Amino acid sequence: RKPTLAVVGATGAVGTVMLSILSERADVWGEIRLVASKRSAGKRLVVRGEEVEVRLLEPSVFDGVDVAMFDVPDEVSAQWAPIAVSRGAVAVDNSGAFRMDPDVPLVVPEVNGAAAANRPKGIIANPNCTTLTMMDALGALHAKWQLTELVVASYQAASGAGQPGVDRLHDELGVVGGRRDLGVRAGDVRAALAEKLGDQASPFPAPLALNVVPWAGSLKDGGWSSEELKVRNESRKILDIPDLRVSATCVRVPVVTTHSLAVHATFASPVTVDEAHEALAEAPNVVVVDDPAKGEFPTPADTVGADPTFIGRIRQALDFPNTLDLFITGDNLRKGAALNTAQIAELIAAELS
Ligand code: 2RA
Repeated sequence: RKPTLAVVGATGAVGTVMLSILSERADVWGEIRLVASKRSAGKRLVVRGEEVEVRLLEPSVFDGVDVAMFDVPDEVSAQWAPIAVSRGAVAVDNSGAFRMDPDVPLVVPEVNGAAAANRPKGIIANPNCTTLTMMDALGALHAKWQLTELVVASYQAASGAGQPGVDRLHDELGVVGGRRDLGVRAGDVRAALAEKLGDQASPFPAPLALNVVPWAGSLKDGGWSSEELKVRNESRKILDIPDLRVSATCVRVPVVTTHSLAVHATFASPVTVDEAHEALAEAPNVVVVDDPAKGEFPTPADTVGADPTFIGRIRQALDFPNTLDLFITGDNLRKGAALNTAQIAELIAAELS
């Protein structure tokens, strides 16, 4: 029998991409059960070309399920992933609830896929999209030259904040589009948005249209954002470098989908640009686009909808030994979320068959 899969959070931004990914990939699943909260239960969604009714999230929905994927807020995962496990499923969770739990592996299949087999709680965590976007490339470089330090600046898309983030960006673009009088005086964009959108809530703490916002996530000690600490802690865990020195600044940019990262990576041994090109060309799920003389480098608008992560602008740092600077883009809803979750679930399906 082919294993049964449950997709919890099937109607969200990541869940919607998940359904199309499940429809495109080699079909390892028997039944695919779609699950959501009361608000969305009863809707009919298409997966693998067939309409499936969304079932209510309740304990019995996990009976007979082999793998349960969760794309829901932290507190929902924290409550329901253990219930899925108690009903016999392996839970693959894309929230932050379990990522740093020492008894929960944090898995990127191309980098540390073997870690998925050791899951004392029956739960496997999927990394945050910002960390995930650079893991395939850094994993390949680390395997050869041993990463010791990482300085990262992110350029994160609106869809990282879910469908409300996408809706807000479009609403703001609707206000500023064609307005040549905006972006010329401090506060003019903010005032125009307030006038047209009123007190309509935004998931962003400042205008995103015609702007960049140096904030993603919640406030943590020392002025760090949760997103920046995730980059540090999750990179250490996935690459298995507990003392990796990491510093990150996370910034939201007016892009719908696809996160970008400027990465300054230092290694234990010397590495040339040619050697890095060669290692990245061989790495799974990585595409090198790096010919600035021809104007070729990765951009989010050219990346969105694709499965691999794209690497360009690879340079040897002029004033830092053993250090490369590079630019990475990856679709935050695909490899950054749904695709990696699907790949982990497929590892479990392969164990079961
Ligand atoms: C964001 N990384 O971009 C988050 C989503 N998990 O906001």
